[in-house]
Amino acid sequence: MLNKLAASELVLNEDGSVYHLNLLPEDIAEKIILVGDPDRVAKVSKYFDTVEIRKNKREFYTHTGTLRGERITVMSTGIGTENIDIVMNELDALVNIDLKQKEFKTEHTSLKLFRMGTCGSVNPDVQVDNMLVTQNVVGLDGLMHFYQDYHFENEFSRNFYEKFPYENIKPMLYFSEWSEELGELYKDAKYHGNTATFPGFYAPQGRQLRLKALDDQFLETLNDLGITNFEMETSAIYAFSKLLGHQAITVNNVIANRRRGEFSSDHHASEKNLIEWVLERIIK
Ligand code: R1P
Ligand code: URA
Repeated sequence: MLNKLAASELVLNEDGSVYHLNLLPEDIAEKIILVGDPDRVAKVSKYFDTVEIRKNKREFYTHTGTLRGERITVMSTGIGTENIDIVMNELDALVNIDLKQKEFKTEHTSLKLFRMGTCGSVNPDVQVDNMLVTQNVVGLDGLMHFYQDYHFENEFSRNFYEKFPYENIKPMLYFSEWSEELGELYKDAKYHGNTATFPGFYAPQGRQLRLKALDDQFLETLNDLGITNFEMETSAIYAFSKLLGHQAITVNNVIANRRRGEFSSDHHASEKNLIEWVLERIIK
């Protein structure tokens, strides 16, 4: 009994499904597309040959079906790494914890996670309405510092950490990188780059409406440190995948070029293009 997870830790709904995602183990495939926007789920699953599961709770919408004979899931995460904390822990619980016995399984299942999102570019040369694959990521959201064993460094992270000038934010930084194996599937993407994930869309990404951001040179500084683009989920998706033994890759549609002040003239068309491009590559 002592080895079992308490009801307060592994929280389940009345039907035995995980608390926020509202899913049972049989509701998901091992290949999962993660999108931020709940409306994007049906835009993806309309390409499936069959859709057998449609479930939702809060911002978490899930469709599971088959495409060209392969089982596949598409799920919305909503916005932000605090949601990714929930998504990654509950997805992992669905495959690596026996929910009935509330015990860890002895056999590990590794998921393949494909984030398909939108982002803003801080590199002035990156054109909007194109796809950008995240190779390295820096999290400025601080989430992984709540997990005891998380540490990752490579050449990109060492250089970034050493030169990052904002001392008050520095303790929050953490790093990760793509799954190289999944990266092979996306090698013909227009751009590959280094992504910064932020805990907000406005000042954290250097946007100023009525409130001032930290520094007028924020975008230029990050670009000088090697950052290509900004969004709000990839740091945690990549970091949890390393910790929990899953594989992850992000490709984002660049909808804003922040340095040029440009926004996509038809992001619905480039979103459709992205969906078709990803499905073509992840299901052979
Ligand atoms: C902000 O508008 C949202 O868009 C991006 C950001 O990461 C954030 O979630 O991703 P999605 O297009 O997947 O929602
Ligand atoms: N998503 C973001 O988080 N930032 C942008 O600029 C565009 C999409």
